[in-house]
Amino acid sequence: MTRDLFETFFDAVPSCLPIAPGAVLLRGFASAQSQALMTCVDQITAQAALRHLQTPGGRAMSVAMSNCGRWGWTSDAWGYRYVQQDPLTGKAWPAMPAIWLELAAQAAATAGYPGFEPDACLINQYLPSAQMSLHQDRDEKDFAQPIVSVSLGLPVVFLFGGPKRSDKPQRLRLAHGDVLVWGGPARLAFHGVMPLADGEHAQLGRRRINLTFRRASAHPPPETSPAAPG
Ligand code: MD3
Ligand code: FE
Repeated sequence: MTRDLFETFFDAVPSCLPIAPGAVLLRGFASAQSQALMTCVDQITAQAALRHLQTPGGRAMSVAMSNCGRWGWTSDAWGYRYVQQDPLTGKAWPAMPAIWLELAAQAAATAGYPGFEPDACLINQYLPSAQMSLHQDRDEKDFAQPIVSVSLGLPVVFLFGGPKRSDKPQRLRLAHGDVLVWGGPARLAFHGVMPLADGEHAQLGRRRINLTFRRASAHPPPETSPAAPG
């Protein structure tokens, strides 16, 4: 009984938990903004539809994806990469909403990574049974920049391992509003997501949305070469 009360109280207080060297979990950091965040998800995915990308091996991913920002992550028979145009439409990805940029920068700063300026946000939609197998995020140009991830909707069991695929992963439950920041020694950690259990979320229904903010291009950007003399 006392424990229930304690947990009710504790769950309501935003907390900053170190979960591995360089990695910080900010429980509920995005909860208060979840309606505004989802309004933006709807606007972005109306322009750049959620789609099941093909792996380079030719299998459809169970997670449906889209992007906003200058760069968007994509995958096809030729590999994984960032592109400036949505391959479905040929148009630039929708702009990154200002409230998303602010949230990502504030979360990164809270975790000890000031000055985060993401230029890519991958939107992942999980329906029941969708999953993501263990992988590293290494298609970005500067591993000194952290990654910020925001979880919305149904809870999921997240797996995080070490720098080697064979490192035994730890399990972490991620719920609506939780924000994770991965930098320093955690930046290249293997990670994945267990199959989503069915359920009903009051705001999002039968799904989970994850926003992953990255700096895809070099940071600071390379100097433009000076004009040749003469
Ligand atoms: C640890 N997404 O899109 S977010 C991905 O829940 C991805 O949709 C998962 O992994 C999801 O690439 C996990 C948490 C996360 C994101 C990036 C990381 C953890 C990370 C990068 C390095 C280490
Ligand atoms: Fe990842």
